[in-house]
Amino acid sequence: MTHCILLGAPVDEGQRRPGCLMGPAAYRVAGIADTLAALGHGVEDRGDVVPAAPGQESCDNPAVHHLPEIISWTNALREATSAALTDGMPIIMGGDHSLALGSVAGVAAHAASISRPQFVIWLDAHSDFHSIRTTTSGNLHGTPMAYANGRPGFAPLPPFPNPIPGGNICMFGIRSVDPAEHGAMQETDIMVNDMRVLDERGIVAPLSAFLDRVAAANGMLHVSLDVDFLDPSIAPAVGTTVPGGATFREAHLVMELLHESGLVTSLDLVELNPFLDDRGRTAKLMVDLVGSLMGRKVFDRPTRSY
Ligand code: B3U
Ligand code: MN
Ligand code: MN
Repeated sequence: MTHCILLGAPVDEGQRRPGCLMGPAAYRVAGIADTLAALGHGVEDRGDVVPAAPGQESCDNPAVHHLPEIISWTNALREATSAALTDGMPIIMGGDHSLALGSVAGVAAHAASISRPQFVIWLDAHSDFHSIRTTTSGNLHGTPMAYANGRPGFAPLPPFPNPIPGGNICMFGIRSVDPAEHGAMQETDIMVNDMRVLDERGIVAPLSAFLDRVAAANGMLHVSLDVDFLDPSIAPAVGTTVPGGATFREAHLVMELLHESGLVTSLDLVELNPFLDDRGRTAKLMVDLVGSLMGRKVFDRPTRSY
């Protein structure tokens, strides 16, 4: 059984639609701790991470907003996440996706400290592959994947510790990529499973191929789950809905396969905006998906005998 460490990350400044700061409270209200405990896991809620007061940093892209706040969050979340990894499995409850600037830096630093390779699966409608220089929206939630891959253009953020090679990154479910992101991604060997791939090949083959790679390398696996990975019809509580997302059944299957792999070592839950929710249904669905990721099954088979 796993010792799960809940970290609240009420980050709202990485985008422009207020409400993600209520995410950690919504996950707690939706019963995330009880869900994990009912599956037999240990649960420790370390409360919400508190960033230092923001500084005065600036950059030469005038579109970028709230850079000092995001730098403070990044530093605080990097430290909190790597510290939690020495004790168990961090579950970072966001907060918008800019929190992953810090959480993924924390997992990468931890993996390097124990000489294991870090892998990331990015479950998202978006590739989040802008740099601070290339973002046109100025929303820093569109940048963490490029930061983690060690792309240039991130000053004055601290350099990413031990950048994650493209071959260790799998994007899953993407269906919205800006031209600058597309250009930058062409220079990498990131495994890009966009919706075209999933429509054609399904969930199991592409996901298994990536998980085999993680297992062969004895890697640590960070899962970053953006609410907009899911179809808006089942998960309305997100500021940037994109049609054509994962269905209820596809999303649970992804979580079940991740669980069965036994490889997941940390998790982000991002972009939930409870202000946009419909009687808590998105928060509850996200908690149910965490349940599947952590071992809930409909029918317990001794082996995968179907
Ligand atoms: N690529 C766009 C849109 C976007 C990225 N992430 C989200 N939206 N959630 C941007 O603003 O960078
Ligand atoms: Mn995202
Ligand atoms: Mn997204």
